[in-house]
Amino acid sequence: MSMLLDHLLKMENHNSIFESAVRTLPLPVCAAFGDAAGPLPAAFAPSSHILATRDAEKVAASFPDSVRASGNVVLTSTGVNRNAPRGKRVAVLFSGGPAAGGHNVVCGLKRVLGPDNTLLGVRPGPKGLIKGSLLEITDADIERFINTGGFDFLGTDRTKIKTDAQFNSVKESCLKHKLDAIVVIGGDDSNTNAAVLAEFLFKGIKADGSGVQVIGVPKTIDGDLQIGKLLPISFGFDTATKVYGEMVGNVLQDTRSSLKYWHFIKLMGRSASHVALEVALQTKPAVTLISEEVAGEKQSLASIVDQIAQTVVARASKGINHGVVLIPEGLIEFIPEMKGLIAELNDTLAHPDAAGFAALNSLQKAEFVESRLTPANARLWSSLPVYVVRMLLAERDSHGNLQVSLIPTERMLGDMVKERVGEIDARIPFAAHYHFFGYEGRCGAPTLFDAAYTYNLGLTAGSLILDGRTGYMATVTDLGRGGVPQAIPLTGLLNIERRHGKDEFVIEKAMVKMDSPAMRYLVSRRAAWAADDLFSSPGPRQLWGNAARQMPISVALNSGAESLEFLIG
Ligand code: FBP
Repeated sequence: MSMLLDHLLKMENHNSIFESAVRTLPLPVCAAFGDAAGPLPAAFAPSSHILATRDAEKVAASFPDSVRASGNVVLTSTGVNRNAPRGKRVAVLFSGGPAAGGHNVVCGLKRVLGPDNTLLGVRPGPKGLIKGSLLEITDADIERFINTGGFDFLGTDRTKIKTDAQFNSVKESCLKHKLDAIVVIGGDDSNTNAAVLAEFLFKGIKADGSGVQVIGVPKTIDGDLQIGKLLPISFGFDTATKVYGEMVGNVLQDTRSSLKYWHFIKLMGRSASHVALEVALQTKPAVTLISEEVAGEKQSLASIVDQIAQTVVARASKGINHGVVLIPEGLIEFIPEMKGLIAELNDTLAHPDAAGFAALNSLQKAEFVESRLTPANARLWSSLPVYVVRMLLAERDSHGNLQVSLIPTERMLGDMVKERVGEIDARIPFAAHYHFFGYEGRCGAPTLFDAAYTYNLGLTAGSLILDGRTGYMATVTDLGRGGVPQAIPLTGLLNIERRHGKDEFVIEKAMVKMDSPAMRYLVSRRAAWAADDLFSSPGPRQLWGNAARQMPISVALNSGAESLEFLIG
């Protein structure tokens, strides 16, 4: 066999030249862990920061052990923990959608737990915990998965642990595998679940009456798990937005090269528009829709369409017949009239009359719904393209959410803009392409920011376990100044929200705020970006060299940073 063929065979199964090189990328560690060569666990002490939500009293009544233990006080690292216990058995799981850097959380955990403790991986996600499906994680696994993207080492799922039977199964899994702690890597819903689990497992689980610790780690590409300076961003956001930024930048280059297309690009981010905002700041397209602004200004579908059409017309008057429109994935639920329709639709589908609904064909389903809607909603329903109706009728996820990633909002808007432009001036050329950049951004190799951040989040989570803590979310603050491991009491984040007809404890999603520095910057520049081609192309993400050390622009703006450069370690 030739050397080349031999090399090609060796590159199979995650051994591309890139994947092999990236495994050797050195990762900095915060000073609290000693040094990168042999990171040591950090110790924690209460800070002066106490969290209080509007439902704090009700939370204290429902989570008595957790609240009594933490007092909802944020913990901060105090340096290396020289008295860390040995012999702990810790399980780690991914929950919800994948996000780049998850493997490095596991690697950080393994490193900080060291050879004196055991790390087990749960396969896959909460479902694996209920089933008791765990495997021991070895040093060889860490060498293989470090700095690689995705959650494929363990897999993930979206099961919400909610029934008594599920909680009891989790307890059995803890006993079967002699667990002392569980680390849940997830978003707002998963960390809410971690808070509930922490209370349930607080005491009386093991034969000696002790409990099982639970620590959360903040993950989601959506960027909607943010808690001011305590949690400037969840992991995965930087990688996803840099992947999308590169793709949108390339499309923008194409528009000014081929001079004839408008591109309607929907960007992932289930509810909040942080991803769209960040990608807009990176690339400066002609139009960026921000769902929170649409809701705040109570914009109708027709007014959104008209706003885009007017930009198309204004650019055409200067001979610019191309451009890019960025659309946040969750937009449809933020347009007030659509929100009203979706709410009524959800009630209709949950109604007992709907029992035989699943057996109907698509047309019958649409007619069934239309016959039960109020007249205004029925009118809106019948005006929607069939491909939107079909997706609005699709199954909800296990948290009861509409699967917005399946709704082709980009096509719907493009079709409607085409019609509106024709009404304004039929001579204007308008040709559109449609894209959804979503899954492409979740699992790529982490950026240097996400790789370093997640490794340190893993070190923090493991340190909290060795420090005997439970019911906290690991965080690393001061990302422009070396990084400080801290712990946020999960009960200090909980509020009550009415979801699917009943009150539930939730960690509220952090939405884009209209008065945030990042949003204000977009508002100050967008008219200029609409009028002329001022776009820039951020290019492929870098892991080595000067361009590698950038944090997200929105995070830098919102945290008052002086530059885009992050500094961990
Ligand atoms: P998480 O909040 O669980 O990280 O998931 C985010 C997300 O990637 C959304 O942006 C998207 O709407 C959704 O997951 C898609 O979910 P699925 O993987 O179930 O299709």
